[in-house]
Order: sequence, then C-alpha cells, then structure tokens
Amino acid sequence: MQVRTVSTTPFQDQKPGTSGLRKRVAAFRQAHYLENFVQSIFDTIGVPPHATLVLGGDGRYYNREAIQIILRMAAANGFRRVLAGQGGILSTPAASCVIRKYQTHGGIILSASHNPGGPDGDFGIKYNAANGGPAPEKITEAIYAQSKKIAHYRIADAPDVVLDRPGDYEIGGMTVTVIDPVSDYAGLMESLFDFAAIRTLLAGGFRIRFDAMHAVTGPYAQEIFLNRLGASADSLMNAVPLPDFGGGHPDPNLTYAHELVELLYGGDAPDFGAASDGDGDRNMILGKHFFVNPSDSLAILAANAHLVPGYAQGLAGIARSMPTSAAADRVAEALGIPCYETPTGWKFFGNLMDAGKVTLCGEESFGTGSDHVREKDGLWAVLFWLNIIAARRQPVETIVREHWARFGRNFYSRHDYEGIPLDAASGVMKLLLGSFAQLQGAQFGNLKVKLCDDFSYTDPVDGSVSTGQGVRILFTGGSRIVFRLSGTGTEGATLRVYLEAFEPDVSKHHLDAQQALAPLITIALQISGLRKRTGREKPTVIT
Ligand code: G16
Repeated sequence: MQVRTVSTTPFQDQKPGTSGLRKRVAAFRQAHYLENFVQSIFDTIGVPPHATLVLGGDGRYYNREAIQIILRMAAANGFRRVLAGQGGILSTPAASCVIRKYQTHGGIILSASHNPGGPDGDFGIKYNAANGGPAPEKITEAIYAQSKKIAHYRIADAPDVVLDRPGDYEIGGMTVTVIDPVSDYAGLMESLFDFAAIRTLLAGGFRIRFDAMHAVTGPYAQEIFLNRLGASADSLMNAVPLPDFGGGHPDPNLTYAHELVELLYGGDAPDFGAASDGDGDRNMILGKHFFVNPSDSLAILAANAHLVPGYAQGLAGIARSMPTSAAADRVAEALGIPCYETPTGWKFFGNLMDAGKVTLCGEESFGTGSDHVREKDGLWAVLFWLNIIAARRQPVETIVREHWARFGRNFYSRHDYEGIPLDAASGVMKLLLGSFAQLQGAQFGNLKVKLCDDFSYTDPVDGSVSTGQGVRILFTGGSRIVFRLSGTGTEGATLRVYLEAFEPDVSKHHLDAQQALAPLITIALQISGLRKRTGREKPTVIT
C-alpha cells in the first residue's frame, strides 16, 4: 500500500459544537478540510494496534465521498478493521449500538442531524468513543486544538471500496467489513420491548403512522414496524432515504414535520404518529389530535417503565438537560431515584450512564434514550410508547392527561429565533448576563425572581466543569425562563428561549401552553430586549 503524507495548513473554524463539527457541504468540500479534521481525530484518540473503527452516516449528500476518504485515512493511520454500514449508512443510535456490541475503538458518524441536506445543505462529522457515546468535551477540545496546529495528514492511495454488499473487503492492508446497518439494532430493540404485545395491538386495529422524513430511519422502520411487528405498509411515510431529504428539513417538530402533523390532526386520523430526524436519534410523538411535549415524554416513559420488559427491574436514575422541563424530576422523586440536571448535549449523559447512575435520559430537543446505547434514540422512544400503549390500552392523550393529574403539569415551550446575526445574539446574552444584580429579587406581576445565573455543571463522575451553559431566570413557585445560544446551527446564530411554569391544579391543565406561559413570554421579551436587538417580531419555530 502506498501511504501518502500530505502537507496541509490548519483551518481555524473546526471547533465542534453541541454535537460534532457541522458546516455547509461547501465548507467540507474545500481541499483538505475533511482530511484535516479526521486526522485531528486520529491524532487525538491515538490508534492502538489491532484497533477497529465503526463508520457510517445518515446518507446525506457527500456521505459516500466522505466515507471513502475516511476509509483511506483509517488504513493509513493503522486501523486493522473498519465496520462500515452498507451503502455508508448507519443511524446514530445504530452506530452507538455497533460500537458497543463489537467493542471497537469508537466510531465516526457523518451527520448534521436535523439540518437540511443536499449540495447547499449541511454536513457534519463526530467521533463517538468506545462506550458508544459522543466524545466528551475534553476530547472534542483536544481535537479542536489539534486542528489548529495540524501540519500534515496521512492517506492511502487505494481505489474506492464497494459498500453496497455486506462482506469483507481489503484496502491497503486494512479490512473493511460492510455490515447490514439494521440487523444489530433491530435485534437490540427486540430484546428491550414486548414485541408480541405491540404486534397484538397493531393487529387489533391500532393505526400508526411513522414519518421517516426521507432520512436514515426508513429502512429501520421497515424492518421493525413492518417485518417484525406486522404493521401495514401505509404505517410508514417518506420512508425512502434521499441525500437531500426530499428537499425537506428533517427535524421532527410541529413546524417541519407538518405533513405528519396535518394527518394526525385531520379527520380519520391514525391513533399514533411519530417522526424521526436526519440521523434517527430524535423523535416526536403524537396522539390523535394531540402533541406530546418531549419533556413530558421523558417523564411519562420513566413513570411507565415498569410496563416495559427491558426496564421492569427498575431505573437507577434519570438525567435531563438543564433547559428540559422538571416534569421528570417529579417522577424521579416519586420513584425515589436521583434526577441529574446536565448541560445541553447528549455527551454529558455518557459518564452518568457508564457509572450506572442513570437509566433514562432526555432533552427538550426531541431526544430521549437509555443506557441501551449512548445516544438518544428515535425509534427506541417510539417503541417505548407503543409498548406502554399496548400494556395500558389507552390513547396517547389519556396517558398524558392522567400523568398530569398525578404529577401536575409543567407547561413548557421553546421559542427559537433562527438565523439571526451573531452580534445581535451575543448582544442579547451579554445584556442578560449583565442584568443579574438588577433581576435578582425583582417582581413581575405575581412572579418573583428567586435566582439568576449562568448555568455551570460539575460532572459527578469525573469532576470536570462546564461553564457558560445558558442563562437561567428562576422564579419562586418553579417557573423559569432560560436563554441559550444553539450549538448546532451553521448560519448566523439561533437564540433559544425556553419557558416553563408548573401547574398543580388539574382544572387548568387543558390550557394551551402558549396561553399558560403568556406572562413568562412577556417577561422574556422585556428583559432581553430581543425584539429590538434582533429585529424579529416573532420566533421562527415554536415547540
Ligand atoms: C444535538 C445534541 C443534543 C442537543 C441538540 C440541540 O442534537 O446531541 O444533545 O440537545 O443538539 O442543541 P442546540 O440547542 O445546541 O442546537 P442532534 O440531534 O442535532 O445531534
């Protein structure tokens, strides 16, 4: 094998965000851009003798080309084997599953998650460690530091590997094992959930609709829902993965999954609806004419986990990201288990799961998962819900309303201001950070500020500290407003405003969330001056 050492100069913008490096496809196609970042990963993690790497992506535009480059670089950097998904495909949770099952030296996942794809869309890359989870901050920081001083990368001169058939292929002395991307994952799902009960539910006329949004979960949903659970073919929509997601925005929320939302809110609606994102780690759950807020979803899964075979032995604990509502905290309290509050980003859950401190984790950003892998997992969440419904034989809405009646309702909403100028966004954050003294103890109508801070987190397992994780304005009585800048966008800045109010009174649970949160929305706009600074009258997305 001919290995070339190629001289290169650093790019200064390869800082991983909330979940890996995400940029426009055009940025990744610049000469040496992908290669520099991949070499920075290999230089940082080291390549022990006989190491195996997992490699796959969500199939978006540029996936195939990037896979071939990474294979040639893996061979040149001393990997003995790469497990690659057939066609270069692996959903993010399936990649995590494969890393863990085959105990590899981690894996590289190519995805920009819910961001649009295509030649003018986004691309992304991240390294997941040997536990199957996104590399923790100390590794991503080290990769970034390396990317700023990189001087050369290594790549083998070798032809493309055929990725379309499972089997072993040779590239420069390294074996590429092309694996079926679905089977390991589907087997894991079958080991956790009561497939027989779900099959009976579906056979009894319970109608579901799963929207794969032309992204990676299509083939997974086909195998699990149709082949293994006997759902009818019309249970799936947009199930053919496309490199540009059919021109859509593969983000399972009320705005971007509108096709599914219209069905579930229309006449003759199915009983259950769900959608997943570009790389299959997010989920949205809908009942007939009913939306399940992701924060509530985590709490409801936790409260009903005893009905699911894989979790019937009990939960060690629950973790949620800071902006996620405290609905799960109430369940943890009732179950007598701990609840951890981490910064945004699945990477913060890894240590807690590895240490056996938590079983379920969740985020307001449509992510839920458990210690079965080290990523959030869209189809897992859908199956968890179906298992609960099969056991309780109640509609989604009834399950949610009964949950609120028992635990109280955490009214919750997130307002996103997407694509605003960076200086306007940082101006808002700076203003808020400078207002703490003034806000502390301030009274707004019947709401009094109890505490404001810039959230920081000390990992209880390794003691690492993460600061600057979002501005919290906490009110007496449990209401709060959180301001945070997104770490996943590629264009300008996205300012997120998270709003939460706790309501124990069941007679008020029917209220619309925006209505219930109206006083907090007014305060948020007032104290941040965001309309003036951003020129935006309304959020781009409300969930
Ligand atoms: C990623 C992270 C999540 C995070 C989400 C939103 O999700 O894995 O942990 O909650 O981004 O982050 P932000 O608010 O910074 O945009 P995904 O699905 O994009 O990988």
